Amino acid sequence: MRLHGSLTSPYVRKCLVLLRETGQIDSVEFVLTGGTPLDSSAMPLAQNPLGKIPVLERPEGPALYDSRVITQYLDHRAGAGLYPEAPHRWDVLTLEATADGMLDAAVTMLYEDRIRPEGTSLASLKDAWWAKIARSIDALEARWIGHLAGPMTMGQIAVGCTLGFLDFRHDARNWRADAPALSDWYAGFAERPSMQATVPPSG
Ligand SMILES: N[C@@H](CCC(=O)N[C@@H](CS)C(=O)NCC(=O)O)C(=O)O
Repeated sequence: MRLHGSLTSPYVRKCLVLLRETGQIDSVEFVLTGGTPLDSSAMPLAQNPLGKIPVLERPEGPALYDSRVITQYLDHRAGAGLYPEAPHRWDVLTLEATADGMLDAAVTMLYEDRIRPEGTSLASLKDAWWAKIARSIDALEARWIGHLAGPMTMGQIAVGCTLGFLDFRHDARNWRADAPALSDWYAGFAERPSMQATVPPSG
């Protein structure tokens, strides 16, 4: 298999953490690439017309994309049970959707800063994106700590990668301020070898 991605993409990190947690990391060749909505020239466009990473090429069929499709495929391949059977499955999928939605907002904020010409970035829009993240942090703190503290699921991996990205790109927003239980959980989760091995390089 070939996984197209960058080492700073949190969506790619979800796949890499899952590959490590399920003992499949040596089954995948990593193809380093990257881009932005303004420059898709190095993206695996033949495999994913959306021009986004991650993309997984697999031997038995067309390439897979969107991280949530790739992680379900890899979990199924390993029989790892990170997506358990219903009804617990619905919790895991909702938790992963929450984490991915936070990432969508966090990545959009980054593009606002990096792609828009100097002085044209809308502060109110960035605050509106951050409000989605802040509400989700509150929800994780209020409703999801029990799930996070339980057996490993893809929901935990997704939340771990998202909080890691907030530290990496939006540290100044201080997501920990009103989330002591989530902070404690993440401090432990971030020590896992799979997380340590995938810490994004600065830049
Ligand atoms: N929903 C997608 C999001 C993937 C995504 O937005 N990846 C970013 C990198 S962090 C990307 O490829 N951006 C380039 C673009 O949007 O054109 C997933 O979960 O895989």
